[in-house]
Amino acid sequence: MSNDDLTRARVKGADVPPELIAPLSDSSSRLGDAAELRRRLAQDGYLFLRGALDAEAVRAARAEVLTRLEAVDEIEPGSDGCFTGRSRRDELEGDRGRFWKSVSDGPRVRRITNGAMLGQIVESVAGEPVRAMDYLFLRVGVQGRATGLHFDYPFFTRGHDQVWTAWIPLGDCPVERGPFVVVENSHRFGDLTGALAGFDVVRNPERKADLGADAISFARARGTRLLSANFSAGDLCLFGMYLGHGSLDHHDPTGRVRVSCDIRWQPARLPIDERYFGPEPTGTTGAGYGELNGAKPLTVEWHVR
Ligand SMILES: O=C(O)CCC(=O)C(=O)O
Repeated sequence: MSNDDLTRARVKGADVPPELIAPLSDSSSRLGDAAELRRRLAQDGYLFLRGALDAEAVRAARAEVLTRLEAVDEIEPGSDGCFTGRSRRDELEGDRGRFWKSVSDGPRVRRITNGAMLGQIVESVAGEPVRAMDYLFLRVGVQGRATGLHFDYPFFTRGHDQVWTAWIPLGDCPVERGPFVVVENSHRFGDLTGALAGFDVVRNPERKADLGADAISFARARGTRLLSANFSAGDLCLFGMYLGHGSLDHHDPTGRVRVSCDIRWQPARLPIDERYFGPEPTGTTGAGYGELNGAKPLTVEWHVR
């Protein structure tokens, strides 16, 4: 099966029609050419960089997460990520937020999300020194799980909008395991991006970050396509606050969970949003790591954000 075979892509239980899905454009051959990476980021709204990170280090991060989940009986030991259908997380760990913070702060995970490998790439794209947020969105997805379409703007731009999200699959993430999906050219949908100014999910509770429509209907209505990939360990997507994105459905019959993380970086000289920095970041709403989907035992029905 070719790497570009996206025929298994599904959204809300429906196969994505072939004319509505295409591969993310890979810019990894231009790593090292900062001007070209910047040009592509501006043009496409994202950078997809296959193999930009050390695949072995990424697999070590995956193993670190899975070991913690094996210890709470959610992952079958030695199965490389098969969900048991059970959980002893609450019984053994008590505080969900504390537990998820401790998993998110694993040294192998942080080597990927906050380390020099990624830092150098973001710095070359930014053209100036950068720093990463400390608050990490670590996601472990079971079958049936998906993230609805949204922009990152309402979550991370309280101080300024010079923020980049790095989405990183921790291990291979084929299309049926529900990876990251982009709405092609959505950074140019001026009616939507223009309306983001000043939108803050916490300060504007009457507004929803989720774009509402399912990704297939949304792409069709906008005359565009969804872009995704069969991701491998070492791949990286980088994008700004004005790109519509979410995830495909996880419908992998092997029972293997999708492990991924997303972390934000910004120019070091710009003010920080205190919610996401420091040893005890409070997160978007103030509930710390307890507010993340990842903090919920895998047996719990998940809700998309
Ligand atoms: O991984 C996902 O399901 C969605 C990722 C996302 O929304 C993000 O990286 O901002």
